[in-house]
Amino acid sequence: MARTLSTRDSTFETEFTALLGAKREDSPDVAETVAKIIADVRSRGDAALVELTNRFDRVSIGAEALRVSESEIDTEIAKVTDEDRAALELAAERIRDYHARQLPPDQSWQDAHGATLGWRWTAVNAAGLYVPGGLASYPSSVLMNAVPAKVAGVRRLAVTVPMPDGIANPLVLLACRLAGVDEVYRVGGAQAIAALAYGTETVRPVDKITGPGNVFVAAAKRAVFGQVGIDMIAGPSEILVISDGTGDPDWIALDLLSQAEHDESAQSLLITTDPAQADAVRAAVEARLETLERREIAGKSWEEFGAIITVSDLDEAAALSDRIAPEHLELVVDDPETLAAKITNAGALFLGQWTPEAIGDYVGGPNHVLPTARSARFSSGLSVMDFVKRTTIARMTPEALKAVGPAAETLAKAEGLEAHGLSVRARLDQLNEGGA
Ligand code: HSO
Ligand code: ZN
Repeated sequence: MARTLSTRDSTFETEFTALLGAKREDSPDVAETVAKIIADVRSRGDAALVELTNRFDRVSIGAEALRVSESEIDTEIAKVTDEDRAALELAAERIRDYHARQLPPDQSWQDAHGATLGWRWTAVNAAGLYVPGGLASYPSSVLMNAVPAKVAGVRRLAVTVPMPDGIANPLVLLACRLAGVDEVYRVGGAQAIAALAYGTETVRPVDKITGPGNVFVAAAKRAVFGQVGIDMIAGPSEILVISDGTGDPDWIALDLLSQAEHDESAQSLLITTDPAQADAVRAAVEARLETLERREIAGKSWEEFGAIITVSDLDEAAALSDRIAPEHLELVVDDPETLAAKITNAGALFLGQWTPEAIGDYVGGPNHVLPTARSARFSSGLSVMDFVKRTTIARMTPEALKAVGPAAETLAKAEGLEAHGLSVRARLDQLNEGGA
């Protein structure tokens, strides 16, 4: 049974701190294994990729089959039902519309001395997206990573996805197609990350790698960081629901379970001002757990990491929520806007009873790749901004250089950097000679 906490109890602070600090992830040290795989792919290229892929995915392919051909993608996509295709298309369109608004504008202006200053944004040239194989191979996550990359203007987007026993996931391939992915490789694990980062004969290297993966993939991403950019390393998923007692207990229970069913280490929390609702939600969770397909996983998550916290008012709820900094935050209250204004640390907000988190997972529009493990205190979900970089621009005029150059010269002297100072002085001297 999930824990129960109440801010009225004298033990609350201790229990709440324990809840915040609960270690939900075992991270076995795989750094050494991963380093070996990366070194192998770097030195032997395709040969290593083929060998590792055949071993881990129980296939026997040659280098020519590392890349999934367009005709193979066509064949797989043809297996998708019309209903699934229409749903995925709707999702892709809504995610694209949402992310198109994130494109940041370039800026340029003239300062008081006539210098032109500003910056401009350009897309990362090539990006790699890791897609897990097996159970957590989510087409929705392909869209959430690939669409922002393409909206940003990434020219070359390569996907790596393991196909254990040679079996492809048609919906994942359809998601690649809908998002405009340019290349797909049937490679997984640390070897896929190594190939994307360093390149092989078949896989050209990329500049940035995003996407979720197991501990090996996460360790490999950490290891290649610097050679390429990476997105965040995501931990197990979380949801916090805040309610003022108005929400339907069964709906709230299902929202909590929708996160719990992801992972035994997922965390689902409810903060409510109404003790009777706390009991009703608890009962509803237990009832739903009897029949839920993924009751094993969801049940473990709920039992070990779930909690229901009763508070005296919504201000108290907002303060606790900001300490939790949840990945997903549902405000199932009468006036969600007023409460939302008090929240500063949350990856994604879901306002009102008609907005289950699952909408955000699939078709809302916002990204579902979000900061976990309290990192919403300082970071944000995946966006177009992850696939662009900013180049600053400055253009001095003679007048502007005369106005600000002497200060640069002074600072250069203070730092003992003679050439710096002289590079400014040489120009100022010429301007003074010319009587300009
Ligand atoms: N809730 C997950 C994303 C997901 N849900 C994918 C369903 N498919 C983490 O935000
Ligand atoms: Zn989900």
